Amino acid sequence: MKIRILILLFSSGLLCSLSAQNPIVQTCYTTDPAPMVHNGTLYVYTGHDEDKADFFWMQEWRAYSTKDMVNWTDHGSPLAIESFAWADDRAWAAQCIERNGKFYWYVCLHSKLTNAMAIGVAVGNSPLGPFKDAIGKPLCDGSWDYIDPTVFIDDDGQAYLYWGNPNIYYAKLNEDMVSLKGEVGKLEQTVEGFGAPSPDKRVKGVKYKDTYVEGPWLNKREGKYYLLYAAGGVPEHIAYSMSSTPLGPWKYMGEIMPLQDTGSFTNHCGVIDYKGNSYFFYHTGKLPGGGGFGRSVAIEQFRYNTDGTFPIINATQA
Ligand code: FUB
Repeated sequence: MKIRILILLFSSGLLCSLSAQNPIVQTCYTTDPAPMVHNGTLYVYTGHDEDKADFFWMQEWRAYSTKDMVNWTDHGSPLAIESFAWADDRAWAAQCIERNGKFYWYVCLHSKLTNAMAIGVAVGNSPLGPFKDAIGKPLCDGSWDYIDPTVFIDDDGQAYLYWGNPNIYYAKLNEDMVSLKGEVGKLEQTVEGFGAPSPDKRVKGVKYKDTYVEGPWLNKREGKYYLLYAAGGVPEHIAYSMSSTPLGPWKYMGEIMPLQDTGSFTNHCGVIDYKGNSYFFYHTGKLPGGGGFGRSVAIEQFRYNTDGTFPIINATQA
């Protein structure tokens, strides 16, 4: 998809514009895209890779918006590590969602409390905040594989969180969106469900069709539930599973974005329908000076197959 962007640098007080194709933001490195539509505007929430980084030393999240998928507005960084007193590092993948006029931004961070990763949630009164830590503590804490939360509200009002690397965790959220309803569960990964068993059950030397790694994206369309994720190992591609319920059992469906030379050994997706079209968000390392720790958000427009499955979507910037 060719995208021309007009970036308005309101946040920095500057007003300037530029034209470009994928990646959609060319003024800094952006990662782990999470799209959201509200009141006719499409927002994308991203992470932010530092310049010349040698790891995911990420300090803040950023937000961008568009009304036409061509012209983008840069809203700067409405949320950063400092918003969470209990955290000190690794502002990794995140997703924002609206409920009852409030906006809940689920994030993962390094926790000072446990010296491990934790899931937190910020709340704001608009899609662009201001945001603050909703509960002053993590929603769940204490495991290195507590990363990459995805949030979804079903038609019956029940909200779900999925997260994890390389295990897949899930929990229901209470209506307040800032507390868990019941215990955290761990999905049993099976060959039928995910192309490979759970990490602790994988047999050394056995070649599996696929392996879940990280970056889940939970979604529903026409009564079918989709769990998309980064798969395969290093480097990652994007695969997915489908179900008729939000908690499975899941059926492994295959690849969506196959391995290509995108310059990034991670990939991380989000999918959304907007103004009658479907869009697949991901990241590459193709912005000049970029790479595995200097990633950039890109978008491909696509059409679901008639049976609701995904087509293969190739990165135009590979
Ligand atoms: O951006 C930091 C980490 O890299 C994310 O949490 C993962 O999904 C991978 O994209």
